Amino acid sequence: MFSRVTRTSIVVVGLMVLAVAPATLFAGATPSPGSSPAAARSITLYGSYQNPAGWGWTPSNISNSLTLTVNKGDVITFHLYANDSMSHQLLIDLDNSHSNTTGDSWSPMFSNKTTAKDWQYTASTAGTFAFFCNVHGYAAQHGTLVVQAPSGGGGTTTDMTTLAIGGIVIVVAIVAIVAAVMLRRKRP
Ligand SMILES: [Cu+2]
Repeated sequence: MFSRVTRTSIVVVGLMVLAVAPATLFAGATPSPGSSPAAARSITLYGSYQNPAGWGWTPSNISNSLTLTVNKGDVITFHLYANDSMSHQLLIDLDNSHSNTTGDSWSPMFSNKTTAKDWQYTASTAGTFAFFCNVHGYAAQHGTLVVQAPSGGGGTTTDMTTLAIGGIVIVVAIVAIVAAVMLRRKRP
């Protein structure tokens, strides 16, 4: 049905689209400026080693089951108090290893019950992470930090990558169908 020239141009266009698709994927991996504005967030935390042990927003809700929820990109200023006047250090356990390992972030030491030690942390990775006291360890003092990824229409890195991969899958499928049709027509 197609002339030889038409077939050749279909193949050429198909190959060109395939060559351009990975570039689109790469472009999609670059966050577009201003797509997810970082919010400034203030979180007060009281650390305590025992009676009670753990972390709390106030001296009266200290436990080892506190969950903090923020959004990806939020710049958090932690206001850190030591409810028992002992030295503590807040560690965000980005690999959930429950120990201080490469890539984790931690605050300066703090030991004052009435004057906060401020520490800024940018929640740049979405996910659920443990946090714990770097002085007294995970078992003694821990909690959970949930960093939520933006939901839908945010033009985030993940969304763009997913779209690009979807586009490539569709292009490959179209090229495969065209090729199959052409191969079938070649044989009498
Ligand atoms: Cu501690």
